[in-house]
Amino acid sequence: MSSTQHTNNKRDPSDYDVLIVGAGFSGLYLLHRLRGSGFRVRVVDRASDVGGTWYWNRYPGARCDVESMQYAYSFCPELEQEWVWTEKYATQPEILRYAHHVAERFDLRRDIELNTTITSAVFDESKHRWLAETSDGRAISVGFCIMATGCLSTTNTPKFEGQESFAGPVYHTGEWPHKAVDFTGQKVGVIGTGSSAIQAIPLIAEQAEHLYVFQRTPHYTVPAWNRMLESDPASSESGRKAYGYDADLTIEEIKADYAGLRKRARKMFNALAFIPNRNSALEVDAFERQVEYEEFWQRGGVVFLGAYTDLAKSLEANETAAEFVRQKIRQIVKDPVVAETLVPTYTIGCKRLAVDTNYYETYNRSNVTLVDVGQSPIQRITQQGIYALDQEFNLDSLIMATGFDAMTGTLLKIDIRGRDGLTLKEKWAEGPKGYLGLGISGFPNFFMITGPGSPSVLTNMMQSIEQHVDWVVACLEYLRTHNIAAIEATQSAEDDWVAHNDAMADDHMRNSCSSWYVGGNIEGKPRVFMPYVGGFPLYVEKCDEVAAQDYLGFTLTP
Ligand code: N01
Repeated sequence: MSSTQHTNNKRDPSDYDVLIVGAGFSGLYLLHRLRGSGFRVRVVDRASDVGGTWYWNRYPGARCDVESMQYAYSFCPELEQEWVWTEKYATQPEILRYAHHVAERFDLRRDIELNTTITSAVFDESKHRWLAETSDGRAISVGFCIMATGCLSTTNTPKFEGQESFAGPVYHTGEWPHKAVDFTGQKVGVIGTGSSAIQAIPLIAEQAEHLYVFQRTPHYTVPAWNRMLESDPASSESGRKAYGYDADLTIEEIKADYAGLRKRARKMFNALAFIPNRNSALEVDAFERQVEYEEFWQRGGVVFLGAYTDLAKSLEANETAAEFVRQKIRQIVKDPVVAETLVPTYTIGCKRLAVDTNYYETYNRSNVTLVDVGQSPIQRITQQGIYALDQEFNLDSLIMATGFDAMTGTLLKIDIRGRDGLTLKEKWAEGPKGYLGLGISGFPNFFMITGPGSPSVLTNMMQSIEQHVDWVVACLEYLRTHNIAAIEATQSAEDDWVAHNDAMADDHMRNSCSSWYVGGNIEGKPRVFMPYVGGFPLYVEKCDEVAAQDYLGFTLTP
């Protein structure tokens, strides 16, 4: 498998060591690392450019909810130093530019095939190889198949009666057109109030003549307090402050010790450097709690859930934080009926906490109507608009902000067949099962980057991606050195990991409502808490232990 071997072997051009499916941040870094280790790698992506989720999610207001200085690769100190983020929370176009910069800086494009969808991947046990097929009928033979397909890459569009009859354009936030969409003078409907809608609604409201928001479940969101960053040392101190989760560090201060920031992040449950409060919410009185929540609110961002240690574990503690946000909604939204409709009643953080700019404030606008379809669902879609609550809402454009078939959707769309013809669909009929979210028993030489059973979406994805890629690359190097032809998770290691995963999620606040974390948004999807909720440090420790013990829990076939 070394590069020297390749030059000596006359291989079919479609014959590679590794196939990587997906050219988002996982696929790009994986390609860079594997190529650097002398593997022959092919990356394919169905999109017409690199960037993964940031290629597709171009809706107005799309930006990352992790501070840009942290939502960036850490593997290359020069890259860390040279790249300049212009906003505290980067916009989608800026993150996409960063992905392009990485692709070009590391000369990745020559091994990436775009506009290419993998339709099937079948393991040939006699040769220990995968044979993948593309939608245009080509075959790619590889020793290892690595799915860098992302956690939120297959959109969910619910089926509404009459959907086809709508006369205007229908957009999905997760598959937004590449040219700007102008809603000026239009009546626009948005279905959904998750993170995507929460980012898009304030901007669309500024443009549209009237915006109707169809809300099934209200969502908690905290302010981003986004701001422009000025990297010029001559500009004001506050303008250069890029990192507000603990100390307000300037860009220069972060860049002077970027490794320190990363190190602090890797010690955190969510792989995000911030200073959590180390107290229980129930140890202090209501006044002190109020002060603390206010401080976290002013800090902004997803770290709000770090205001107390027990918000994820104790319903009573969680309720205090939830009530604080409910009061904020009631203060911000002037119409008390609208405010009450926006107030969530479930645990805070159960659905992913959103981060916004002017979301609740937008409902004070006279051109925004909140339509509560929580108790009585949208009845149908008509030629003119949406029929709900026994009335028709006339619309020029309709936006589905209805999310994704998360974590498993993309993998299950591909016809993946492991040993003895076992399909992934059969294997995952009761929900995803795997070892560490990296490997699956019955599917040798097959890896997932940030797969179900790993912390992934509960962490800063960049850190989790790098940790998985580093682990997989070290594993493939080990197999090459030890002349191992196949690696496969054992059934018992997988069973133990799944049981551990389930036990961790059992009484966890994140598992206490219906969300995409548990597949609750997709009809018929088995309810399983998919990401690993035990935290990043514990997870990394386990992965490192497995590697240090010669891939304990995997069967290695010479
Ligand atoms: O999707 P969602 P999203 N009738 O599933 C509603 C990440 N992300 O695209 O809650 C009416 O959260 C549904 O209602 P309900 C982030 O991890 C990150 O917004 O199921 N409504 C819900 O309101 C996020 O969590 C960023 O009752 C229907 C909405 O559609 C994840 O992506 C930015 C319906 C879907 O919300 C997904 O967010 C954006 C129906 N039949 C997203 N079906 C960053 O900042 C569904 N809904 C990095």
